[in-house]
Amino acid sequence: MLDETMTNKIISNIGQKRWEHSQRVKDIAIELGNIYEEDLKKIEIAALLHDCAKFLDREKLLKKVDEFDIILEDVMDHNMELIHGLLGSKIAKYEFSIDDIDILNAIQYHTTGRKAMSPLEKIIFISDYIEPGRSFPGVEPVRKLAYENLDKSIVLAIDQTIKFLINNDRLIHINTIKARNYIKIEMIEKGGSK
Ligand code: DGI
Ligand code: FE
Ligand code: FE
Repeated sequence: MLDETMTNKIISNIGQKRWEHSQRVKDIAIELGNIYEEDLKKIEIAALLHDCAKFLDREKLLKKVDEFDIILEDVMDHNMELIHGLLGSKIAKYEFSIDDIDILNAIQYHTTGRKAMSPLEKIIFISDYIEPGRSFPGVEPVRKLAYENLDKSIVLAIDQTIKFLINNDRLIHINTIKARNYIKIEMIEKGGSK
């Protein structure tokens, strides 16, 4: 469990509304953790910290990027939304003393996904997408699938995100493509599903 000092620090970084989002992500992630038999303690920490670097204040975000000597890759440079996962993993490690690499990866890759995600990474990724506060078109089928087949739900979520990014003329991070390809190849090799 995160103590009160940690909680207050997160809220001061990201605001009450985003903190409430993180709590909803935690609730869903724990439901999925029960279904897919993953460590609920890790899930709770990763979920509550996943957006810890989603600073309300853009200047503050850039200051932190500097402070941690983060060199932004080109896609991140042109898509500020992609910074908070990577920065969040640094803040979790150095400011919240989280040393579990699986938790840190779940935070780092929660927006884009990546090739060969662990079960914890997958659960945080999809819980962020389907938490009850999300109401965008297409969320409902992903929500339903998440409880039946985690991998299929992730592919559908990624498909929709890629379409959304293209429709909005945005960049697509390579890790999102790699996450999708990896799961789809696994599905083909296992046979059965396409
Ligand atoms: O931080 P949250 O709002 O809770 O959610 P998030 O970290 O998943 O960020 C979602 C936003 O990131 C969403 O508007 C789509 C956008 N985004 C921008 N570029 C990419 C991307 N999402 C993915 N998966 N891949 C990208 O390349
Ligand atoms: Fe996020
Ligand atoms: Fe989030």
